[in-house]
Amino acid sequence: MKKATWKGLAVVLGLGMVMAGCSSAGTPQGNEPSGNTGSAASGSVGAAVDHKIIGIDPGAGLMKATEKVLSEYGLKDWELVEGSSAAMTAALTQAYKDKKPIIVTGWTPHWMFSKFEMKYLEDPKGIYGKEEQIHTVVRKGLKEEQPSAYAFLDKFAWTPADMEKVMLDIESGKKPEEAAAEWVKNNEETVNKWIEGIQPATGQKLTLAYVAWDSEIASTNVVKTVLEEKLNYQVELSQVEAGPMWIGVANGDVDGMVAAWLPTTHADYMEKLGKDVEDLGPNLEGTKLGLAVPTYMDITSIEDLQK
Ligand code: PBE
Repeated sequence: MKKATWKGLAVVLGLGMVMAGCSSAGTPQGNEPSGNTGSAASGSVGAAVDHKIIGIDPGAGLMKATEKVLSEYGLKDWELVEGSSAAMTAALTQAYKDKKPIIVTGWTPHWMFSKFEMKYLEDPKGIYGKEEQIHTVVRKGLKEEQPSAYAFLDKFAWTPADMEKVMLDIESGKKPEEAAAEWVKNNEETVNKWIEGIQPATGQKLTLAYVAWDSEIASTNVVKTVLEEKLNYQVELSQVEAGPMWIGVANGDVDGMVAAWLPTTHADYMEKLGKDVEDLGPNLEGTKLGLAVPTYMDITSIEDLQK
């Protein structure tokens, strides 16, 4: 079992340590009637959410993009709150229940858009980039050393709807491995196409890295299930931050990952480490990133946050 302490590595490489608190401590006006849902018309959205955007883990490309949004749109009083996927969705769930205003860093595929009525704020400056894909990236040498795993990982591709099904099941309380096993059972035809003609292994070990983003918890568990149940591998999942995930594949400590958002979101990781990994191409098309709010909030654009 490979376990490394990754601390510092990302710093050494100059990757992804986004400092929160680019806020110059926005002074909430404190004069909003309670129950205010953030209306652009009243110019009060900043005060209504205390000038906070609820973010996720600092290594996520989404956080770097959001820092850029704050500077490009001149949102000086705003703070991007660092945390995790789980903390962000917990805050969203609570706010939604109370019909309180909240702004989160969101992405698609994500269960938040099926479970809640949410909208993306328009991004007229296009900072979050265009539609991109999620790629599968493996270590160099995997092709020669684990040809069956390589062949399957190369074939693995599914749709946003597939991924959302697994994500929603996990959100509704199923364990990730249960939700994944169920999806694999119910999608035999798709799975058979992935593994067609591939010779099962003989119990070899594989390690896949992932970050605890809801989307990647879903995909990584499905891939693990197929490798174990259909191709006779023993798979260990290594949950790390985004920088270490990339570095782990690049230095060969892990065999691969299915969590590379390209060409934009993980552009800096790809730029620094791309030559040391093998990019097997997209496993999912049709993603989106942005600031997301419940539809009961009366704003439509990131520009509305300037008011
Ligand atoms: N995400 C989900 C990741 C990629 C997967 C959008 C939060 C990121 O921002 O790096």
